[in-house]
Amino acid sequence: MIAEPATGAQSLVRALEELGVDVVFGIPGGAILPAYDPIFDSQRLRHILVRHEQGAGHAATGYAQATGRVGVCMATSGPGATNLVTPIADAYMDSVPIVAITGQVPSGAIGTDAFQEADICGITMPITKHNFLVQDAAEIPRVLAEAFHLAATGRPGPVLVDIAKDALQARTEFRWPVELQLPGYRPAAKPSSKQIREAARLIIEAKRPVLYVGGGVLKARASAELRQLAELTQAPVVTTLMARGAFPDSHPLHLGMPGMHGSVAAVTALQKCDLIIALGTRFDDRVTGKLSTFAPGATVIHADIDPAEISKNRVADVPIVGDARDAITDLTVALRAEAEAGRTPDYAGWRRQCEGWKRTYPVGYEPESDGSLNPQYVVERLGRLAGPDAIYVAGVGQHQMWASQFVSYENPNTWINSGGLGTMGFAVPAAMGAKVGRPDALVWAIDGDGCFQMTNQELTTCAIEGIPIKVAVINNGSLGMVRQWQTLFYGSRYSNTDLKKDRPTYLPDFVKLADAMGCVGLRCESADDVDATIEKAMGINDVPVVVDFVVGKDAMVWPMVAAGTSNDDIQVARDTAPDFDYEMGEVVSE
Ligand SMILES: Cc1ncc(C[n+]2csc(CCOP(=O)(O)OP(=O)(O)O)c2C)c(N)n1
Repeated sequence: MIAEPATGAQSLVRALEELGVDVVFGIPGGAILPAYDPIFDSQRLRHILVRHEQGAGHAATGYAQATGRVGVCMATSGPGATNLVTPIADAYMDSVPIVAITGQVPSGAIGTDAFQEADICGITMPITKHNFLVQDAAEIPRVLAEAFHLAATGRPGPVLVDIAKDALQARTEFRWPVELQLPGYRPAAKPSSKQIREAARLIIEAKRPVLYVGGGVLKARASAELRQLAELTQAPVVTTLMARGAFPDSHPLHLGMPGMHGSVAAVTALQKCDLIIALGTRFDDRVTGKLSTFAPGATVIHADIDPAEISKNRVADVPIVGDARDAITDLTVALRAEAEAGRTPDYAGWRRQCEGWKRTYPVGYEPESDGSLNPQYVVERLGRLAGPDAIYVAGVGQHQMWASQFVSYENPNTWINSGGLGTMGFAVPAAMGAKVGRPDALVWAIDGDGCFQMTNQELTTCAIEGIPIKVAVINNGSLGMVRQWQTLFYGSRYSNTDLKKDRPTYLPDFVKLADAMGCVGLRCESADDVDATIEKAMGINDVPVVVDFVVGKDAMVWPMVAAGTSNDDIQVARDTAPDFDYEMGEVVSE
């Protein structure tokens, strides 16, 4: 039991130390300044001074996604805190455990429109799992412990702790350990054995099941258990954008990613299946397409730790509330018992059908018509040369989809992206956080030139702090994903998506920009140079590297299910639908 005299600020730093925090990303300012004084002395906490609070927030997320631990960011009141809003919303949408600590104006000034006052608890109420306003120094250790517990347990998510400046300055006693006071918070529901039995029965009776795997499986660290379940049942698997890496891409049962830019095999298997086994996933609109037409013949087993997700978008026939690892393990045990009793499913015909779709419609691309460098080729080569042990972090847009489609993910926690919020500017700071959390891993950010221009200043942070990430800028000179929609749905009227406007090609010059930020900058403009440039970048490990891959602007992401339409209307190229009847014959029936 620790009991030592301290200020509120010292108490905050001591609590972070006792909670095992090793790194905090942040920027100081008036209201949080008392906390920065003891941070200066801490031997256990590393503070990384970012260039923008948004960078601190995404770095905390990248750290959390790469390590499975809670990421921590810190900011001052008012504009410091509001700059954290986007990464907090981002972490909320993707269920990432982060704790954001903000200074608040002194308690006597709260509500007076004091200098740099913003009601950050009010602002973040709908985008945090929970938030706290602390005005009493004695509460700081307990609130911190609660914040970490809330962020990391159950369905993970962001928690904000806003601390009034006078509470940081006040004299108190630091006591540790503390007792959590979270009445009513019971996140550790065990899956009901009755529901597990019912689910096992449905799995055995099914003819055309699909394991629909979401990010919850990664959060639950259940990849090994998932593989056992998949191999036991021999049911095909699809992994959502948030679950890439939860199941090896090279596994014969893997059909790829479902959804708007998913593979034909994954999208079609879900449409035609008779049973969906949804694990840690939330039937997001980007996966279901037009909901009323999604998987019309499927019975649904839905396992999720958050009961609010079950039957939110699609009614679950068998709801299972619990951690994905528990649910998967229990299902495997139940199915083994069935097998011992002689009841095993046989999906061979269905599997053959899915394999046919996979073979006939692999994710691919056409050469650029103007002879320019194919962005897909760059991403594909990067994936090959960096390999399955590297961590890949994407921005948002076409490059993100190509990074999901053309890199083969074999291991959990090697793919980090902004799935739910779709936050441009995510990649560079999230890669920084991932590299801090996993310093031995090769970390590549795959970014768009639009995204890169939002948060590249964190490369200066990386250079100064010795965080040698690598960034592949897929530079198509435009806001490519928006341009793609303009091509397809707005008659090729490119309103405000051209980032260059006929200016000299390099504006900004990313090579010079990299150099100015203390990084090595490289440029590659032809397919012949792609491998050598990537290898050169991989040979530089003392400073961050930025590679400007100048690519064609007309490449599009395919397959595509247009927003609001049915997954049945998936296109493999412009105005080109797969011809299932011709290719495959009728779907396996009962
Ligand atoms: C903060 C933010 N603003 C706007 C958007 C809308 N948006 C989605 S993708 C995209 C274009 C991204 O361009 P770029 O980074 O160059 O990537 P590309 O699609 O060209 O690969 C935009 C503007 C967004 N997702 N996030």
